[in-house]
Amino acid sequence: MSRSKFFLLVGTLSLLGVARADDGYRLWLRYDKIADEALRQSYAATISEIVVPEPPAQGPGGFGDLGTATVAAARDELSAGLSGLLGTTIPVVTKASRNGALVLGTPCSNPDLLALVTEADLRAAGEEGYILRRVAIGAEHRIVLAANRDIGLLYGAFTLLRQLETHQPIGQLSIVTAPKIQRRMINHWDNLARTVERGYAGQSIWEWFVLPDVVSPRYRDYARACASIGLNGTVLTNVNADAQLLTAPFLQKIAAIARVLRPYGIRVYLPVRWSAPIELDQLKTADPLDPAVIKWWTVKVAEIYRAIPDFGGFLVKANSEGQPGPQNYHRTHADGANLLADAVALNGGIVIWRAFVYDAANPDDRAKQAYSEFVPLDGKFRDNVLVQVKNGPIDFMPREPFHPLFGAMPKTPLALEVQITQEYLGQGTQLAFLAPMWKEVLEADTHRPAADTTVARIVDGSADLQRISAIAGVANIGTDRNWTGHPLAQANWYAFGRLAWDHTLTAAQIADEWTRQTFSNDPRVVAPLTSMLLESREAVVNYSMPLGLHHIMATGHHYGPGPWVDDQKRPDWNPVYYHRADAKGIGFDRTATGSNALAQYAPGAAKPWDDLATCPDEFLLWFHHVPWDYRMRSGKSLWEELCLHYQHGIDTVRTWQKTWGLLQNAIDAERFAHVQGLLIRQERDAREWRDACTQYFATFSKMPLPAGVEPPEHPLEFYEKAVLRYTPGWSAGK
Ligand code: GCW
Repeated sequence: MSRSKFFLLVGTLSLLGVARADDGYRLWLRYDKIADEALRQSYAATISEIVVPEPPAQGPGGFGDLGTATVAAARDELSAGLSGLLGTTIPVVTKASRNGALVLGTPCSNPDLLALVTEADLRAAGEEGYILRRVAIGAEHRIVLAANRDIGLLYGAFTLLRQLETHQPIGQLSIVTAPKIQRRMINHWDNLARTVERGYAGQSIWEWFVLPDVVSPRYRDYARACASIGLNGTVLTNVNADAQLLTAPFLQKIAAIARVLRPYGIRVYLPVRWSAPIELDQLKTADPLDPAVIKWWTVKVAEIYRAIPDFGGFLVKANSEGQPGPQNYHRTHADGANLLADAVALNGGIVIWRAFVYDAANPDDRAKQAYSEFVPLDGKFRDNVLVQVKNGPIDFMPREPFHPLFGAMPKTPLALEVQITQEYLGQGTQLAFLAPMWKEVLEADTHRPAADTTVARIVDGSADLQRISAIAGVANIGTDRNWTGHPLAQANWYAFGRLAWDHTLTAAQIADEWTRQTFSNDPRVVAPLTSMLLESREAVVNYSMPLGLHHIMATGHHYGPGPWVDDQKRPDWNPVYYHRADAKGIGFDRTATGSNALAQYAPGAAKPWDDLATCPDEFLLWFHHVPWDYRMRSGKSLWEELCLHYQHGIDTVRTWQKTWGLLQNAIDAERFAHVQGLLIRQERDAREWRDACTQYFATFSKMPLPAGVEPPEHPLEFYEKAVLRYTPGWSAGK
């Protein structure tokens, strides 16, 4: 940007005046009065009142079928939202009385509505979707919000409010939508002591000690936020599970939370500690085929359903990272999953069994282990079991190829698990908008020999006509006033929900929506902030683990660089296991000359990765051990490219510091200062990554830093000796 343009921009922004203080608690549901008078008037002329018909006294199905609490939630949200945005009270009435009435209803609660929508619309809306449409009636018009079930009305209410909050025209409003994935779930890794494993935003929001007597108002706001983006399930606590969760007192506490979430369409699921029957009731075994164990779970499940009638089911981490599981009894994952599946089936529950397994005793490439254990079990699970697979075969790294299991279990519904919390992407202090990363995996083509088998189509069930489908995001929220620690990390919670509903949305669309709702519709805010968001994941990859490097972070807390670490008790916990740097080069050979993990992918997917000449730069060191002087597409050597990627990542963060500085007068002072401080930290952290990694890898390459890369601030030993203490989300979690 030229100097004169720069000053013009600064000048214009300061004219806008300092925006209202905002602590971020309201997330993207702010409903502040729309400043643009003309726009506000046009909305007010289109929506004059909210019509919620009286429920019929009785009758089959009643008012929808989720009960009136959901309709009340939709009504209250619309009333608060529209009144706030339009700056005037929008009345709630039971019969349309004027032009521009916003009419809510389901076919059984409001048969008149049927004249305004078609059967085809209702079919397309399905169980959870809705129809939102402006309908002309003579010289007048109505805004129709129709759904088959009450929950659709709530989702539609949030969408209408989003249209206004993002300043979209509603004159031609015509939306018919249904979620592509059935179970859209948040997975909390919250412990009962309220620490959060890999959580960087304070404590767990669940106040176990005082539940069920004290029910925090925050639970409702959590439910509103989740419902506003279409999430419909939550696993309340850590997959490294505590058996206590299944005791009677805890079930009462859980039931109290479930009561708050229910009207918002959110079902509660629980993690399972496999040894619970032994730990809680002194059974001699937890063998899934043992009759006493089967009985124990059957009785326990009945107790759970008495407390929580719409309980969703179980999430299980078994025989993984020290957790017990059916393999302790020489049984398979399928034996374990099927036992629980039978126990919950009667009540319509499901079992989600995690595929995140790797075995210390198995010397094979860790990237291959989940596939080896699970593929033989394809077709052996009950109908109400899903296998939940992380996006990539290692562990939520900044960039991984898609998990080979997605292309290899056609007879099993596979759920996609992503991490909303940024364990490996800067945790609570760095900006990394993750929608581009999730889109990358969703759009990846598994090349299974069938038409159109992208990960998205496997996960949404359409590729194999699965009966159930699910997606899960590991939560990034906690008791911090703004929920997510980093104010811009709210965008990741938002993006996860939006993609879970519709994985065809683009990252740019989501960034745009979120920015408009959470900060401002001013183009001078929207354009720079969305570009920061959209660049951020790649910047983090560049300054931490570029060109396919992975798992080279510090041990334990996983914050910052640790490529030199080789003292962990398991080989595959050591960064040196993954980067394999030596005098010749760097990278993990996963071709036939190495671990041959490539063989786990269909030929169409594996072929381009297999050949060094066609392998995209971003996966180069994931699949190949590459000589330091290898000529890259750019004409530069691998060593030069590696160093330049680190530098480039830092340079990008520096441009954000400038961009953000320009927003000072366009957004509120509180969030401005918070993000400004975090960007200072992010730039410093990025330099640390560069200086530590380039100097460490130089001990193998023996090459100097190329032109364009700044000299390191400290010698290598400084970084190797640095100990980071009191990091959030880790030691505290134990
Ligand atoms: O990414 C790793 C984390 C563990 C986590 C594990 C898992 C809940 O470092 O903290 O445990 O994955 O997904 O089970």
